[in-house]
Amino acid sequence: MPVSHPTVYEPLTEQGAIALAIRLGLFPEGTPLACREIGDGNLNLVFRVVDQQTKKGIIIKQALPYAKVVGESWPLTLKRSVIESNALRTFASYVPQYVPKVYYSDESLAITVMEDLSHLQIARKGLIEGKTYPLLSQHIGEFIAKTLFYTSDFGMNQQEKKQLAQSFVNPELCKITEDLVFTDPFFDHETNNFEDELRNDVKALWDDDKLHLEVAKLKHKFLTEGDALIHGDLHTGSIFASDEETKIIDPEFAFYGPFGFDIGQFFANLLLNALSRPEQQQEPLFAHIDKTWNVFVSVFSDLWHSHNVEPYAKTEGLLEEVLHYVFIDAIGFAGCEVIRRTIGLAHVADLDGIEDKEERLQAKRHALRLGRSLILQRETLSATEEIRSLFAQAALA
Ligand code: SR1
Ligand code: MG
Repeated sequence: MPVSHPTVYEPLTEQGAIALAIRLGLFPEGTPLACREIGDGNLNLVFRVVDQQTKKGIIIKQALPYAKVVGESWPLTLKRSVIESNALRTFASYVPQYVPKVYYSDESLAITVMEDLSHLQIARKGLIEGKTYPLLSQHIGEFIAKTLFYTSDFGMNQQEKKQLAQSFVNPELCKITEDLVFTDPFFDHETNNFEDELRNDVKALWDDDKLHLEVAKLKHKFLTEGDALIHGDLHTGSIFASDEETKIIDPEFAFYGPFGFDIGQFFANLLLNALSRPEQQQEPLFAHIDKTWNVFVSVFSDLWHSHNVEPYAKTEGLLEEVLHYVFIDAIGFAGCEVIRRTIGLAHVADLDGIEDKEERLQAKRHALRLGRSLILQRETLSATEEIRSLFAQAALA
């Protein structure tokens, strides 16, 4: 049966993905190809097209015009596909070792064709299985430091930065974060999703004026601070890993945002995994948080001294001031992420996968108390090592 070659948007089928791979010349003629839709995220279709003989493949990711996690009732811009491919290309210009290669992208079809990373595992899945990924924090710390520095007013021409920021204006995807991370979980909103047994704990958050004020400040930073090109959704499901390699995927939420946001989301998702583990297996997660921060500070500071374009860079105290607010913001953003992944629309398998109901509820209560402490106590912390004691205190009812 002849397969048509669409040039206007329509969702791909597995056969359509094979036809596209052939049309793009990504495989030699006559290659026996197989394809499977493997997307398990909240938003997109992901096709893996494989040469059945060599087992080498490519990934074709296609945005759907709605949020898959909710359905067609939640329309969503296809432009996120261009944001994603452009973000991957921008990140690749600074840290090619940490992102998949982009082979092709097409705005009208909302597709990005990229390197197949199936030899790696989604970090969230591996962490749930108890893996520790020894190089994860070294790599993520370096990825964040370099991408933030080089796309900021410290690391690039300040006029070009404004142009680049314009090309990453991403209002619809930012709105998802503004609502799902910073707003809905803190109010009685229909998108929230939690067990009935947690209602009293959740209601306490909804009635907590002190907490609301701090979350409002963090949300305001997310709304207004355009420090650098951030990934915008750097949870452990956006990371492929092995013991040797790390690749960051899915930057469809990328935009010019606050320095601390990606660090905070990454910390939060390590903490969500720690919450799902027995106490004696939690330390590697805390160690990853420490190392991510230490690597970030070291790489960002080296670049600051060697590649800074801002005349005030040598002014005593400026770097320390920037690092101080990145740290405090990251801890606060982490708190919001921990809370929203527990009671908001988009949960994480780390917590939802705890089979025993009582244990699961206990872990979720612990998460809510931890998220609240991270937000309220962020300005009292001076080092990531102190997160361990916040975590321990939050375990006590
Ligand atoms: C409707 S999208 C829900 C969540 O999935 C994405 O990965 C983001 O984290 C978003 O908040
Ligand atoms: Mg994603």
